[in-house]
Amino acid sequence: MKITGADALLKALEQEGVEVVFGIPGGASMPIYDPLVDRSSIRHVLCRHEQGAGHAAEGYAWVTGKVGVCMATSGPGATNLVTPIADAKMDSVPIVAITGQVPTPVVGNDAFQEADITGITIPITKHNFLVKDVADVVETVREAFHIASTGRPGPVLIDLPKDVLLAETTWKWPDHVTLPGYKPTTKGNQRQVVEAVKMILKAKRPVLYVGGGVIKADAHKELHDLATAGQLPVVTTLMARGAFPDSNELCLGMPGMHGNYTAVTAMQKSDLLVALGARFDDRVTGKLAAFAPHAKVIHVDIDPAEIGKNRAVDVPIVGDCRDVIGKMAAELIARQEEAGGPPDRSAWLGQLREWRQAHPYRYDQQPDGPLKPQYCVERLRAFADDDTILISGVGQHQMYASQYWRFERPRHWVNSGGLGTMGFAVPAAMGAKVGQPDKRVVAIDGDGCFQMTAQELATSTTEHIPFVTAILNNGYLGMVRQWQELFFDERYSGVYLNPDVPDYVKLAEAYGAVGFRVDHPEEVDAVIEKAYAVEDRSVVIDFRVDPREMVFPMVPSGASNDDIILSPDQASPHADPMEAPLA
Ligand SMILES: Cc1ncc(C[n+]2csc(CCOP(=O)(O)OP(=O)(O)O)c2C)c(N)n1
Repeated sequence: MKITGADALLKALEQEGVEVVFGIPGGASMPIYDPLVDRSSIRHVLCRHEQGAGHAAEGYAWVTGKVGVCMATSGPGATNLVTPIADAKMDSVPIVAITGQVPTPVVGNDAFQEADITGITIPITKHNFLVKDVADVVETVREAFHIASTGRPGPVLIDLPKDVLLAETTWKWPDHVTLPGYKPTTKGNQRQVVEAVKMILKAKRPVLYVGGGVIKADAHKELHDLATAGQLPVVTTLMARGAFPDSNELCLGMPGMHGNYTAVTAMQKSDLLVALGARFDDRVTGKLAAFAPHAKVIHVDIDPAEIGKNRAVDVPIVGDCRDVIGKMAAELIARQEEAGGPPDRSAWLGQLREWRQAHPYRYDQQPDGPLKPQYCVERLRAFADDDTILISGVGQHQMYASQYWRFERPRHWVNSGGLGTMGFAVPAAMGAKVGQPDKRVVAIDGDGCFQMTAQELATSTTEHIPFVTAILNNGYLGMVRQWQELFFDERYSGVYLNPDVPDYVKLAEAYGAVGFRVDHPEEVDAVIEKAYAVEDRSVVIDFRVDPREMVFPMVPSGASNDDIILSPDQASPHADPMEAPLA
């Protein structure tokens, strides 16, 4: 059977189980849109900006574990995808980006709307393809999905020149993928697992340092087995919130620059860090040379390049977290049974309990005082269930969300951790809602972030994809303002946005969404209840929060985690600003 390259592309996507593509068409990609009229089961969600399409694909991938797909035309359409592709690379999110390209005879000619998107995205994709022959379309799709979803997941781009999309080929689905040179190690070495377990049994102050890889590998059950059998305390990084339930006694919560005292200090004082799908990111380690100075390290990661990258490792284990953690739990349980139970960890666990009691997250919401952003997050959580999916943008609100939401389940928290992309929340929430239509999706956003991609509310209305956006509106680029207050002697520069511009309620209404505004603490609950009751449209809540509020605790960039600042009065304005790159 002869079909066009465009038909072959869509059929191949269907074979891969793709239900939805987020995109915007244009000259070079038009051939792909024709079969979408009546020859394809795939839903196309017409976004308002390609960046939105890319983040929507990410949100979909985060909450479903499947590959998200976004599509753009050549030139500016493709370059608008650069930010979400880079975001997906940093956070190991499996997406396939499909771009139209100018016809092959004019590639390299500076043709109208030509951009060398495979060249541009080499460093920010796991792999990319420029398909020059229509006979390669189907195999390329097969390979792209395989690469995006296996090993360490990540973004793959397929660039398709218009003449390739219009040319004819014979449909044939390849039985399997053959990619010499790409064979991720998924099974952990049992001897290394045994070494690791011996170390865990000997450790006096062990900590499981859990990163996003545990969620990507769907290894939360195995993690639960390992932690509970061994009585091992767990920290969940920003990328791993929900990998282990916050309600579990062993959960210490989030470490890092804005992590809580106990999680940060437990790692500092630990004698054994068991890093599981985590990458010793600078936001977690603080000053690397001073990080967890007494700890031996076991490092489990599917990506061998991560092991030893930042921190020397005593027991490296390359493999899929689900396989390796499962093996570790089984080995630990067997050895403990032989020994008649787990080692006595009461002193360490008691110490952690003391720290938690002494240093919880703190904020002060006076009944008649200014509205505190932390209070808004706590109340948004109080009216939500464990199945609610939370998305955030980047800045102070992201940190409040990760600190004050209670995360109980994996794949229910979506944010931009590695790249820190403002504008992530609204489109990612939209993609998450498409992936999990039966769950409530709430985006906590900053007023700065919101304004970068708010136009996707139009997509939400026209495509019937309802979600709630709670803007913690402080009228500032708050996180940058916080650094200027602390490290630049309160010399505010380029950070004031004005909380009244735009009028967020009117803006929401203009997009066909429902808008609410909250100025005082006593209004919070009623508005959240009203917002959560709306199911057929998106809702925007404009929470007018105290612009002077700051995120604490804080380990200033470049400082040791031992120097964690718990409250504003401890902050030294004389920290070296050169050590303080903006958030
Ligand atoms: C695309 C992009 N531009 C700039 C930054 C730098 N940056 C990090 S946080 C931040 C402020 C965010 O402001 P807002 O969305 O209002 O959130 P808030 O910090 O006030 O909660 C800025 C400008 C960024 N992370 N991403």
